[in-house]
Amino acid sequence: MFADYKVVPFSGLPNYSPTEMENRSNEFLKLMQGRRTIRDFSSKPVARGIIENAVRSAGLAPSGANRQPWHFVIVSNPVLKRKIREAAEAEEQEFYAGKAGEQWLKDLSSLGTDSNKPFLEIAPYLIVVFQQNYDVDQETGEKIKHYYIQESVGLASGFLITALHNAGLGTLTHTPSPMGFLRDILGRPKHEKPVMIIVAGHPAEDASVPEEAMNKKDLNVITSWFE
Ligand code: IYR
Repeated sequence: MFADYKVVPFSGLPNYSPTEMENRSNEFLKLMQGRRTIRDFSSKPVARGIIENAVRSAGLAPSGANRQPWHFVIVSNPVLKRKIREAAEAEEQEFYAGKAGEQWLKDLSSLGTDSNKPFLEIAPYLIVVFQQNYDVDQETGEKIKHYYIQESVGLASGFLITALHNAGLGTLTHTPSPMGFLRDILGRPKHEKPVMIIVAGHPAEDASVPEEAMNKKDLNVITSWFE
């Protein structure tokens, strides 16, 4: 294959034995089975380095043409957190008062969510995920095209919550709707679109989770195999 780029030898994956591979896959499954969406957070501080590493992990996600069409705004500043809470709650009040429509509200009823979002102030970190619809060359001002933007940002966000969970932190993927206010409050450029807020911190001591949300579809429901 003609390659118009420099290559380096692949240093290889660790050479696990079949048993080691199976054990590792079991351990990872167990780790992920323990992930729950947390809605009641503690204000207990979290070391910045843990957040830095989780975002570094997110930044390793594959992306269309390796354009890495994401930007993460990390907010621990209490004044900004309050601003975000106030703006999000204003949107959510309309959403829950009817804008969402009857069916959507019915579908959410088992989650017990409402327009109050105290976690936006209480949790130590809000990671606001932005997708970059394109980039701008710093020197020439020219547009740089991005590809598979939503897919890439979805992958990076998955890496992010997995890394945070692995570090022992609770997360919530929060999607105030609409969320354009985040771009204004956080001063991001117009070619960036906020996609979600990943709330990260320790769960509150009395945090609870809905039993129903444990019901994950079975392997045989989510797969089809041709063997
Ligand atoms: N944005 C709202 C509503 C909401 C929507 C979905 I879909 C959820 O899975 C959970 C909540 C809120 O954050 O409350």
